[in-house]
Amino acid sequence: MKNNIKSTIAILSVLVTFTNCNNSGKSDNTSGELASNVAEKVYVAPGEHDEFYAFISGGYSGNLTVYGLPSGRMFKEIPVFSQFPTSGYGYSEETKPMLNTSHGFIPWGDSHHPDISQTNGEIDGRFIFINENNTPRIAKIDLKTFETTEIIEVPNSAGNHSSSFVTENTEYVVAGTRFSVPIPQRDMPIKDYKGNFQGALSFISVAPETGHMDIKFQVLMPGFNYDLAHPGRGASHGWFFFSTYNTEEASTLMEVNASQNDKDFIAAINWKKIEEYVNNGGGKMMPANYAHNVYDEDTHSATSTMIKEVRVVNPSEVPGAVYLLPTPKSPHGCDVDPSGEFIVGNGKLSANLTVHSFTKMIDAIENKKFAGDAYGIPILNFEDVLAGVVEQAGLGPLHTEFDDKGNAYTTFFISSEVVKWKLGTWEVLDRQSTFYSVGHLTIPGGNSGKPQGKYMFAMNKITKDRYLPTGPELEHSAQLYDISGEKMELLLDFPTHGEPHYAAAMRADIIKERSQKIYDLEENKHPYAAKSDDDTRVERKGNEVHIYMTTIRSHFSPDNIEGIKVGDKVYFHITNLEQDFDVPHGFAMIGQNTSEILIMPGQTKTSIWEPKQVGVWPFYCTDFCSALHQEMQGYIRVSAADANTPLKWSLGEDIE
Ligand code: K7E
Ligand code: CUA
Repeated sequence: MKNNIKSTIAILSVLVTFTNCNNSGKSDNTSGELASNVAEKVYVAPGEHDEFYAFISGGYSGNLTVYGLPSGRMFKEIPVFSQFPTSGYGYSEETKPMLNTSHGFIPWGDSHHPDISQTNGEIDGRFIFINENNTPRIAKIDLKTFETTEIIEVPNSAGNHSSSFVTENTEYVVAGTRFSVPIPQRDMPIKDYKGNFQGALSFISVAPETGHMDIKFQVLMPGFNYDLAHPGRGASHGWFFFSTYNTEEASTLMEVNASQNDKDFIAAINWKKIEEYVNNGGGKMMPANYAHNVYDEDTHSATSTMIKEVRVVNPSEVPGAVYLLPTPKSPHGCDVDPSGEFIVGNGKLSANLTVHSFTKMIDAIENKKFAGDAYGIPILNFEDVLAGVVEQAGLGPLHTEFDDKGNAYTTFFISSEVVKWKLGTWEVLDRQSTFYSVGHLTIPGGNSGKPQGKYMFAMNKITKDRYLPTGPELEHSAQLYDISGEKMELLLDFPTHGEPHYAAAMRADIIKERSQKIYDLEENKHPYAAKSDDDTRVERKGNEVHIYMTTIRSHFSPDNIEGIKVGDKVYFHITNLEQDFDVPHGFAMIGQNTSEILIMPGQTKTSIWEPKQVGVWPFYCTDFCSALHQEMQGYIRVSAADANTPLKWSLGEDIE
């Protein structure tokens, strides 16, 4: 045991040293002559559109950023799990419920893996899902509006990392736990982890028409760490694959103790089988407490509902539903090729890449060739499920993507490169450096049966000398490669925001056609909407004051209000009467301890202000909306708490 620990530490320190020297060296193949040739390939002329959208996770920003490819231009940051003053998301009364959880209001998240909805194994561009690791949640963003419209908390989960990946027809968005925990949560000694903690893999159903999410069931697995996952497709549709580490079930000094076993597992879950079992009443409801937050586009408002139970399934109740495939130690990525036959497990501490065969897995199961079991779950023999090995491909493999020509592309963190290899022959075809220490990579159409193998981009962890220095912290860098030829060609560096982990990308046309331009004012069902200047008014209910306000270029109605008192809670319910594309108005009030809000055409949003001091206080429009934007302003007169100033408001005339 001691020796084992020593040798593991020795291996780890070699790897660390390697990382360091690789990152300090600068080598580059885009300088000089080559640069002018590749420039054309990423040039999108002014006014022209990019060919692909890329949705890049914002990591610890909690958000999702939208880029164009091949230009690498950033178009938008979509707020998901974090408050966002740029739009007022998480600050406005309408969106605050989106960030509600069983732990209360959480203004922040850590998002890793976006995945776009699919129909018949092809990306359909309706929704994009993304996970929150820290306080486990799954969000859905509507790609008509690029707004977060639903967030569901995942109970019994911790470090929601093997998430969020969708099945071939978006039947489910799947969320696996990274950390195993006591289920149900209870006060117990940490040293009793082994055999007592469990890992929940959650299957969240997505309603075909509306996209409404619901936790259909959770599979309660042994207390391993579930790192990444991907759905089966084609022949393997109906299965889901999860990489695991810490099959040792260690609970301390994990870098050593969770690296003891020569092999960890990829867990194969036959979700169709479990779904059938559940549809027939299988599994049991267990008490839970988790938030389900839904944004209603008619009322422009979110609601948060606490759900009190969840259906759990013990794998031993459903024989034939769960198997373990031995995989070289501590795998990270778990990637399935477009045909659904090959499952790639990237053992971080193994020199070789292991590829499992779905067909061989099914054969081994049918012939009942098992190597043993873990907590009653059958373990298959490594050799029986092995499709092939990519020998000595690089150091520190993390993630694999696929093109449409039978090639795979794997990132190697330690040797800082992307390696292209052939499915079936397992030969290495090409390798290109990344700058530096690459994590995930993305090919548009990835995680589907129809990837579009024109571009690939790598998302790097370390930036160093790639850009002008910006103090100790630099944004991470992504690198775009042309993969249409035999060899990969580096085209472009572009900065990303937060820490991008994974990204989803797809052809732009489908999303572009469906993109919404305004909200129809007639359809606005917000309870505090004012649909014309005639509806504007101010109402007092005790110390709550509700202002029904409108905006249109270039005024607020009303623009002057008197009779507000210190100690009041003032609600500005602002409806933007504009019905033109790209004409939001903003609103900000001096001394307000929330943020500004940005109101889209036809939309109503509410901003709260609690005046603390008497005086006459201004508000203004924050978004430069017209030539007379600077004139878009107003005043609130605040009187003492015991004053008799009557409540009055006006536009275009004096308050008498
Ligand atoms: Cu490799 Cu969270 Cu997908 Cu980061 S994870 S790289
Ligand atoms: Cu409205 Cu500026």
